[in-house]
Amino acid sequence: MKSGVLIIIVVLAIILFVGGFVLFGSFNSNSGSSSSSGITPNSENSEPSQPVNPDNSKESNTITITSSGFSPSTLNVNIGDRVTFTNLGSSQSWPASNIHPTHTVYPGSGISKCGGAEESNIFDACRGLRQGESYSFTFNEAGSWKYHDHLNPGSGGTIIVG
Ligand SMILES: [Cu+2]
Repeated sequence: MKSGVLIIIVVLAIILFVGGFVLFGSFNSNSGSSSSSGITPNSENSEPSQPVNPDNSKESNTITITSSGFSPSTLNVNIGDRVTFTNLGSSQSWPASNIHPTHTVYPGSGISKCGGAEESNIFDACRGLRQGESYSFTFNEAGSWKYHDHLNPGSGGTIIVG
């Protein structure tokens, strides 16, 4: 009679013991798997690339060149804006980044790259614009960029990007 009660107690203890292990085991595996399956935030990547300034092809990004120089002499634009220099004067004009004569102030620019593969990527017209001709450049670098007329180095202006 006494040994029967003991066996029942031992069996119950074993059941509780094993049950506890199973519970603990399942808790551990649950917490482990939930932490490993992290949420991947890709809302920024899935956003369609929007232009920084949708209406950046407006007239205000044009600089005119006349016998009295560049107008406006200081122009504020946003990063990624395209600026067009149009020569309205009778003499040729060669807009280019400072400093004369190397034109290396704007990042990546330099008169030595004129005529090469990078010519279209530098802030340098690389030639004299005749009356009515234009030169355009897209400013992707923030900063205050001075430029000049390579054929008349005393004439220049500033483009402020940012
Ligand atoms: Cu120059």
